Amino acid sequence: MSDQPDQSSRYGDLDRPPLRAEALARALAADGWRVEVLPETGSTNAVVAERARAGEEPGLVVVAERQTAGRGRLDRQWLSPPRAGLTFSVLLAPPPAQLSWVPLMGGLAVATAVREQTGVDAVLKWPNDVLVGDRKLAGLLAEAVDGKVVLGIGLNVTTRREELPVEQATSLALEGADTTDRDTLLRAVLRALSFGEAQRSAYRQLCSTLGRQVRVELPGGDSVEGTAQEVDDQGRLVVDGVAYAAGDVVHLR
Ligand code: BT5
Repeated sequence: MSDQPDQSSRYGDLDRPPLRAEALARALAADGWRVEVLPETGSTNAVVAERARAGEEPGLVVVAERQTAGRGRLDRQWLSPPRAGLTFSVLLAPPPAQLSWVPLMGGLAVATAVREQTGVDAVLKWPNDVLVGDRKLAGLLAEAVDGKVVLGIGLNVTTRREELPVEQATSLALEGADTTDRDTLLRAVLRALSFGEAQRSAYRQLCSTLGRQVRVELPGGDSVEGTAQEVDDQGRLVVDGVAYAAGDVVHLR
């Protein structure tokens, strides 16, 4: 046994303090959110979906300090070390006409909160990635459950380069953010989350996909290339006159 304290884990704790669960829950209750912080879970989207199926009302927010089976879209994974980021899911019940906008509005809320709180110039890649330049800062996953929507958000906060799973990724700390306080960020994201014409127009303003040459990789495996012209009233991306409701976009130039 060594007498020396373990400097690496000490550093980690200072760098990555736990969320202040009670203070968060109290502060956010005023806005109608019911916040629960779990030390560890598989996927917060799975937890909230399960609760939704059991009759939970909209407004539930489940945050995990550590996710062991974080999910992306399709069969992809979301990987983040404990307390290095925010990984959470919210249960929403938007009007049916707004359903297709949910993931886009989630991205907008993250980008808005990041810009306000940290000074980092976050932008959006259609449909729902939050980027700094061309590096991914946050990912969103919306899943419909019994007429409600589970919106999952993963945001890299203090993640170090070598901890990021892919080259084209970044964190607030790596981008020189003014703050990496996760309590502040979580509150700001939830405050910024809303649905309306002003938000749809803000989305289009911050969407760096528009005007670009893109490749859209479609769910079936096909792909198309062209100019991303607009995000239409249903939140679809219009490329050379054709609207796409889902797909992975690659910014070509
Ligand atoms: C997403 O999927 O970006 C949606 C991620 C949603 C994660 C949240 S965390 C809370 C909630 N609970 C869950 O289980 N999920 C949600 P997609 O667009 O498919 O992108 C996934 C891809 O992003 C992966 O295949 C990697 O290439 C990359 N990736 C994984 N972890 C990343 C990270 N920490 N930072 C940047 N990129 C990452």
